[in-house]
This record gives sequence, structure tokens and C-alpha cells, in this order.
Amino acid sequence: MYTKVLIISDNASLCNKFKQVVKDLSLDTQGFTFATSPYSNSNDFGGIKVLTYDLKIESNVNYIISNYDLVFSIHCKQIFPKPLVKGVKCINIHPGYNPINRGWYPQVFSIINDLPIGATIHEIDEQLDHGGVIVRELVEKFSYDTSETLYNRILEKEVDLLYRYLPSILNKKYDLISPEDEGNLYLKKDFNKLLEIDLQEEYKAGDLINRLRALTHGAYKNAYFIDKETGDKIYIGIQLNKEN
Ligand code: 0FX
Repeated sequence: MYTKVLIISDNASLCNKFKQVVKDLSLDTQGFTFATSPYSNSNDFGGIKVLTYDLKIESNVNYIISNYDLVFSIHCKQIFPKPLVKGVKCINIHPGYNPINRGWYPQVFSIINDLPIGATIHEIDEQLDHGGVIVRELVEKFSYDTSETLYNRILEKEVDLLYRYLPSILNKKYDLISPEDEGNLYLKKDFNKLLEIDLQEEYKAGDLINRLRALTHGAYKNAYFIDKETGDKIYIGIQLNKEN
């Protein structure tokens, strides 16, 4: 059984949910240590005591390998370097269904490219969202979803999978599914390319609605066009309401 578990995350809300799962399953909380990357502020994690590990620093990686026997990435913005992945068992919780939605903001590309979507818990190898799958499940996707509503459904699925699979992961009692193929991998730069809507471009109505849905996520300023008089960026979001 794994007893010295490190959870590295840049997502405070998910960390708190992980902690709740540990509590609800009556697991020994002493065995779980939380950490974040230098991209986040450890003070933003509510009541959880959170260390900071920069995985670009070799001594940090060596320390983790020597002091933990299982490392979870739960939305960690740092890529786990090869020595870490080789030196200790590393497991990722990914807000996409591998290998269909590997990489950055999976729900955005799921809406734009009409791909199924879900959540995956998988072993980490040297490639992004690529290792053997412990469990993956789809979530529903509707024509009236925005990035935000779909993302929230995926987060619920991630937590649901944790409740169901954390005990068997800790007990090393799980089977691995090999991903069928390389699937799709989207990166942050692919997301950035979607943001500007060119006013001169012709779009099918459905494609434009999908692009705007995929870029509508709470208060985030994503999609924009350039005002041709002033050169200002004008941000756009979309509102969708299903008839009752
Ligand atoms: O924690 P997280 O949901 O995770 C993201 C990636 O989706 C994931 O694949 C990667 N492994 C991880 C390191 O980073 O990221 P977030 O809390 O920054 O964003 C949550 C959602 O908010 C995102 O899916 C889309 C939306 N968002 C976020 C930002 C920062 C936007 O629409 N625009 C933004 O500028």
C-alpha cells in the first residue's frame, strides 16, 4: 500500500475536494501532503497546508523521489520531468477523456471539434496525458453548454472517480487500459489561436456559436474582436438558454 502520498496541484478547489474525499473515505490523512507549483500562491488553498515545489529544480525532484511513494498531479501546471516519472509512481487526474482530449482546456476543444469528453485517472509517462488509464468515463455534452458548464460537469466526474478509485489506487489494486491510439493533443498555444474572431472571416453559424460557447467561461476574457476604429479589443461571451 502507498502510505507517503504527495498531491501537487494548481487548483485550490480541487485540492479541497481531494481532501474531502480522503476524509469521507476515512483514509489516514497523515499520509497525504499537498503542494503547489511556483505558478500558484500556497495561501490561496484555504485551510490546507500547502508546500511549494518547483519541479524544474533537480534537488526538489530528488527530495520527492526519496520521501514519497506516490505522487498525484491534480491539475498541476508543471509538466512532471522524466526523472520524477521514472523515480516514483505518478498519477494524473485529467479533465478530459484520454486519449481523445489530451492537453490544455479539453472541454474547449471538445465543443469546437465535436469530440466526446469526460475525465481520466491515469499513470503518468513521459508524454502529456498519455500513460496507462486506470479509469476514464464520459460526461454528457449539450448544445447549450459553455466551456464553464461542461467544465463543472467534468470536475464532478473527476471527484466521483476519486471517491470510487482512490482506495484501489492506494492499495495498488487496479488494472491499466492502454490508450487505443495517440488521440488528440491540444496545447495552450492552440487555445490562444482561437481567441481573436476575425470580423472579415466567414463562418458557418454553427461553427461560430460553438467557438463562442467554447470560449465562454465565467468572467474570463477569452474571445474578442478588434474594433476597427479604435483598435481596442472588444471581448465577447455568449449566453444560451434552453426552452423549459
Ligand atoms: O485547473 P485547470 O482546470 O487545468 C488546466 C488544464 O485544463 C489541464 O489540462 C492542465 N492539466 C492543467 C494544468 O490546467 O485550469 P484553470 O483553473 O486555470 O482553468 C479552468 C478552466 O477555466 C479552463 O478549462 C478554461 C477556463 N479558463 C481559464 C483561464 C485561465 C478560460 O476560459 N480562460 C482563462 O484565461
